[in-house]
Amino acid sequence: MVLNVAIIGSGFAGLGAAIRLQETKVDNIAIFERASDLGGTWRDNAYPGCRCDVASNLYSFSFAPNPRWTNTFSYQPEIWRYLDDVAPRHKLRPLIKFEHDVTHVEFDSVAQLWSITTTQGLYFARTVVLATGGLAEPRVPEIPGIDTFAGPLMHTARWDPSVTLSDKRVAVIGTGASAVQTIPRVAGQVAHLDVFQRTPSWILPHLGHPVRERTKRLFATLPLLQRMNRIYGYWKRELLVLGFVKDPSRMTRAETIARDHLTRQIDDPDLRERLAPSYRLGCKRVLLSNDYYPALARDNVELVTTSIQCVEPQGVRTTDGVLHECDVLIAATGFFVTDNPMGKKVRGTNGATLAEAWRGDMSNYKGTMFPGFPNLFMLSGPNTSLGHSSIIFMLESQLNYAVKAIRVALQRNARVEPTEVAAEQWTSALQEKLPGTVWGTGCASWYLNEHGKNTTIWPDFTFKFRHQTRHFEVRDHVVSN
Ligand code: N01
Repeated sequence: MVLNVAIIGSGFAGLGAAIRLQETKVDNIAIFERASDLGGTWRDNAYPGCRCDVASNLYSFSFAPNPRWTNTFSYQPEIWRYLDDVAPRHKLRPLIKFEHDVTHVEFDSVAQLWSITTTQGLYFARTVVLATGGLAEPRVPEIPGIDTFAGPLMHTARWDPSVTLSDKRVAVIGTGASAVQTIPRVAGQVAHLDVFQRTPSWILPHLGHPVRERTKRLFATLPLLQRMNRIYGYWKRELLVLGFVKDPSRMTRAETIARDHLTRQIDDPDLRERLAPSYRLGCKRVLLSNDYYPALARDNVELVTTSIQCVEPQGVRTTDGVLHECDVLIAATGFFVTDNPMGKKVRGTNGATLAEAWRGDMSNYKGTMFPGFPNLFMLSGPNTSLGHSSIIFMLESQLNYAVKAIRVALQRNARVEPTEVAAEQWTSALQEKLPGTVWGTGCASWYLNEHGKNTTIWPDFTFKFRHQTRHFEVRDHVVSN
């Protein structure tokens, strides 16, 4: 049987796509999921302390508010449960083909169909929604000797709860978002913890707190109140665009708050100096934590800022010749973002793979479609990620456009793809804007591809993206049979 829509991935993006398609009466949908449960990045990132750094009232579907969030910024188990709760309410579980790892997605120009090769067989679909996300493939760094390490080595996104940390010597490589969340949880239980920092992060106080029972009851009985809370949170974050995008020098105020936070929490002047970032706040992802600095100040924790030379069976050797012995090695080293391996698996009509688009070598249309990839829609595509607000807002915007385009393709039994001109205009307009933003102020970050080009971030107010994705603009597309 030929599917109308094959959705790849069952995280926020994949589930959101299925819900929106069903609402518009598109049927014959399947969701391919490589794991045995749904949830995407919120299933996989189960390291201790994993938490969302965007408020839950905003980091949730607009059409599925959750009055029961127990914290204003939820922890991973609750976000995963939220998705697990949304799926049956929209009858999505029967659509999901679990343990179907997609190995190839290729357009057959004769049959005008996408073929989807999975580990459990071959499928065909008229349209494809790629909902695998930017933070799906953990990056274990290619440090010489890392595969010779004698003890357990785990990436934060592949946390193994059976690995005992109690009373062990543990090393964490990386000091990004995942690291600052898990280090405070790990530090208290281990004998010794070495934290290997390459670049210090800007860290602001975390304002998250438990939600009172009274508030939960109010949100449940008066949904409008929760909606107003969401709208308030949304606009407060949109104001941040003034600093992130329009005038990065405005970030100095936030830098002062972050420096005060560091000074308040770290007494040792040497440690404080090594934790002070020297780039503009916002250039790399801004982190929120109240317990990371205190964890680093513990007697059993050492911040190592000398570069790593190699990993040996007994531990991590730094370039000063010191071997930092450890029993367990944790890589909090991020993901393949601009070089997401999924990109190599998707091949369009001209033989090119999506990897070229991710690398920034191919133009895209609204971060969602690509010339030469008819009827293929990528959620969380190029330049749709955010440094200041909720990615769910961007996903829902992409879906406004994608669902309309999918309906055109299905109703007219047509191939729909953006024109080269429209894609080029969209891509070059964004690329012209990006160097003037905070992300172009000269730091290394996962937002940039190997050529230093930012192919990740949306450099504007999110309401502009919402506006630009509200319609299917026929003139920007080639619709052919
Ligand atoms: O990964 P990262 P992450 N040797 O790429 C270091 C989202 N997220 O998993 O800065 C030594 O930010 C690297 O050093 P440097 C969020 O969007 C969201 O922490 O490159 N160090 C850096 O310190 C986030 O931004 C939440 O110099 C090496 C760290 O590893 C994204 O996920 C929670 C190294 C990687 O930091 C990724 O966060 C958690 C090497 N060879 C995550 N290679 C929410 O709350 C890398 N590093 C929503």
